[in-house]
Amino acid sequence: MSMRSRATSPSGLKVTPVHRVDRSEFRVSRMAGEPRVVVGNVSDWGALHRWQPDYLKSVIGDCVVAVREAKGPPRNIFQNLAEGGRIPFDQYLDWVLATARDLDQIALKYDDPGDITRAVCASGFDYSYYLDAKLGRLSETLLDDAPAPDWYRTEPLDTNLWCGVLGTSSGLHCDVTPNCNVQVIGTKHFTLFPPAQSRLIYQFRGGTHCLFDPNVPDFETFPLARDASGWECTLRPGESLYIPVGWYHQVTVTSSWALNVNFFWRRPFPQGLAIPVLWQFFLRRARAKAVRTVRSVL
Ligand SMILES: O=C(O)CCC(=O)C(=O)O
Repeated sequence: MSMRSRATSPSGLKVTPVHRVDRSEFRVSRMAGEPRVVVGNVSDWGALHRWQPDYLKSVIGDCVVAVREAKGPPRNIFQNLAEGGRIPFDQYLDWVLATARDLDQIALKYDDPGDITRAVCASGFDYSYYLDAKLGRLSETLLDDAPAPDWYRTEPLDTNLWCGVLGTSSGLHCDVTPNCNVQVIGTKHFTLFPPAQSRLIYQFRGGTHCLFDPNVPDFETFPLARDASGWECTLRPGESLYIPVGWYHQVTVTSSWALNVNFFWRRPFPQGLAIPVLWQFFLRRARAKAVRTVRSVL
């Protein structure tokens, strides 16, 4: 049995560091296993030295992208969702770079995602934005710069690019497929919880997101979260994080801006079959299909 030091984060949450392993030691286990930071996994990626703002602008240019919009400062996007919109990529990147300059002092002062969230919230924003886009739709060249790790025999179902400013977070959620996140620019902090803790972190009934926000834990409103035990890590450029199917994760930008790529693969049998959220997902999908079928014959 491996020994881990369990600590308490500055915000009072129980957390333990995610194990870090070299790529030569890492294999995805047949049963989903546990999260791992994998080091040296993408050392041959062109993305790591080529993806600077000028290069990204020259390759993607004014291709129109959909951005998520949050009311107020960059923080838990899911819990503060506004209308969203479409914008040429080069204009979005200019907003990111200008905002990053404004947030630079906060980024230099704090590492903890809770401290960052509080400082960013005090800095005055009407709206903020977050980009997640299918990498192949932006550019085939970028796909070649960021080849998927060879962890599975099949090609990834999706390869996504994420780009945002300090404090931005996707909100605590899980995915129903195995996931690998690779950091390219800046740093991102991950807080993770195993599938069995869904009740303690107040997963939405019938959804994959949670009400509890580990960056600003509200133990009065969500008392069961006091018993949750999370895992955490900060991902730096060139590092990859394996997130097994069904593991909850909250991802937060902890540098003035950041850019990462994530891959989703088809779920190999029998991964995830013991996780209730997966069966809820199957049920929702079957219901939606039944509704479509009934509508089409009416
Ligand atoms: O990088 C992020 O902000 C979110 C990534 C994510 O949610 C995921 O990989 O499922």
